[in-house]
Amino acid sequence: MKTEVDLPELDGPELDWPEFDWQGERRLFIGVAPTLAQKALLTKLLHQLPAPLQAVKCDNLHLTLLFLGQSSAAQARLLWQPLQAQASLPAFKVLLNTLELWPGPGVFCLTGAIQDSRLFQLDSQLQQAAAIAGFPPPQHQLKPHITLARKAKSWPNPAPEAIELTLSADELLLYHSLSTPNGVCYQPIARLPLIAE
Ligand code: 2AM
Repeated sequence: MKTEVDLPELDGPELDWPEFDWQGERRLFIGVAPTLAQKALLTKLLHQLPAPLQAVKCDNLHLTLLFLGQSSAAQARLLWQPLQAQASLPAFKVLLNTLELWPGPGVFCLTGAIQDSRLFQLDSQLQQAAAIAGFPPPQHQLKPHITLARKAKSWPNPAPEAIELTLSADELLLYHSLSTPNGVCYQPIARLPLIAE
C-alpha cells in the first residue's frame, strides 16, 4: 500500500469481513474466471505449448481486469465496499480468439478486441473506485487476455492452434496473488455478481 496516501473514511459501521482481515500487504488484482468447460479447452492448449514457454497452471487461468498491486486489508475494503454498494456493475461478454506474443512482459496469451461497451463501462467503474481507494492508475489500457505462458520471448515452434472462446462474465473476483514454494497461486478473496441488463 502507498502509505503516504490519505485514505478516505468509510461511512457507516465497519463490516465484519473475515476475508478482508489480513496483516501487512497482499498483491491483489481484479479479474474474471473462465468456466470449467473453458478451462478444459484452455488446458488442452496449455499442453500443446512447447519449451521454453512456461505454461501457467490450469488453476491460475483468469482474465485480469485491473491490477492493483500491494494492498493492506483496510485499503482493499475501501475499494470493495463501495463496489459492492454500487449494485450496478455490468455483466459483459468478450470473444478471445487470437494468440499473441508480447515479448516485453514475456507473455503468450489468448486475446481479443473489446466489442461489448459494457466492458468499457465496467473498466471505468473499477478504475474510478480503485483511484478513490488510493490505488495507482493502470499502466496500460485494458487489453482482455488470458495469459497462457510466461517467459515467452519468441513465437512458439510448433505453434499451437488458436481456439475461440466467449467469456460471459457474470462474477467479479478479487484475487490474491500468492507466492508459494510451488510457484504463484491466484486465490479468490471476494466475489461480486455482475448484473445482466
Ligand atoms: P495477466 O496474467 O492477466 O496479464 C497477478 O500478478 C496478475 O496481474 C498477473 O497474472 C497479470 O495478469 C497481472 N499483472 C501483474 N503485474 C501487472 C501490471 N504491472 N500491470 C497490469 N497487470 C499486471
